Amino acid sequence: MSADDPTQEVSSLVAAGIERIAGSATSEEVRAIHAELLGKRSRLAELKAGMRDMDPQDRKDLGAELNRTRIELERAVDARIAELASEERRVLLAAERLDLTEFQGHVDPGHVHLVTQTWERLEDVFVGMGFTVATGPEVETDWFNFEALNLPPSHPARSLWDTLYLDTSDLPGVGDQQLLLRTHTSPVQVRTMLRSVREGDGPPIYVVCPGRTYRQDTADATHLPVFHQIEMLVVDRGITMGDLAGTIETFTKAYFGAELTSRLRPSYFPFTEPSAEVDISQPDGSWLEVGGCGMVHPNVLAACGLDPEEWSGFAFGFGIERLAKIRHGLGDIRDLITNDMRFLEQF
Ligand code: FA5
Repeated sequence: MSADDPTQEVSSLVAAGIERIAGSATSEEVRAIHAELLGKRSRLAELKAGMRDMDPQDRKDLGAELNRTRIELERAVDARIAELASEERRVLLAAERLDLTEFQGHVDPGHVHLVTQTWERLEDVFVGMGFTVATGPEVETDWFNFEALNLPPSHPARSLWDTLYLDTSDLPGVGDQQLLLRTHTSPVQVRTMLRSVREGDGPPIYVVCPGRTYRQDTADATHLPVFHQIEMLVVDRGITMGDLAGTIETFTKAYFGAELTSRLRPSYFPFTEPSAEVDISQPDGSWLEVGGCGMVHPNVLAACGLDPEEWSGFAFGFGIERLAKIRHGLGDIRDLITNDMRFLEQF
């Protein structure tokens, strides 16, 4: 490089500058090199100032070179700054990246609770047998839960159901009606018969009524204070106890399989006559009581506006948790409400 050849000095200075720019690590460093090369006190500024004393041709050559290299230098500065900015962004993004794929393959979408599965399976079986599904409220009046079911206020059999009554003293509009949490799904029988009369078409009635029920029962292996029942009601002409026993056995085979069977034991319910307890054989050969049943009592038919001389019927009410217990071999139905995932995940 020679001071005699300013044009060449410019190109060498600029080439060296471009090399430093390419090797710089930050945009501040790039700007500093740029200022150093083109600033007022830079060698290039000095050379430019010296142009005044040059002959026209040299001045023109140097001017052209200064122009060309200035543009080249500025391009190099812009390109390196853009490169560094994109690198800085890449580093920042990598640092802030959230790995949302972390749980892929481990997500447990959950599943329907065993009680709901049992409820739905029971509905499927009964609908398959030709029944429709009816529902009723969980808060009932004394009349629907007891009185219309042949249990007047002083009836001693009311003590069979340890009832949870609602305090309605500060509920305006309730009047002197006694409200309670239904102790069984049998009030849905009453509602269904009344509706059939009210809507004009009357029996035949073939319904099942699944739902939640409440009693002041202490929880143990076969009892919960909040549990579920599924009720069946048939009202038609000429219905007999044989139809009841046959329907229960057909259900037993359809729900549990051909190897299980049912038996009826004489019992007492105020709303059926005759009445029976239904037991189902367990895989170990023992029997578990799953519900009660019987021929609908004439007083119940009459309370619902049906003539007992014309219509007869049968009803049963099964405990859904007890059915799940047999079908899935549960040791203790309290496991259904303790939310232990190790238990629930098995079903
Ligand atoms: C009744 O509730 C009658 N309404 C059944 C009925 C309907 C009889 C229609 C005749 C005609 P019981 O109180 O026995 O009956 O209860 C029926 C079934 O509900 C029991 O066999 C049992 O399977 C279930 N059950 C009763 N109490 C509980 C409880 N605390 N926890 C879990 N299941 C229960």
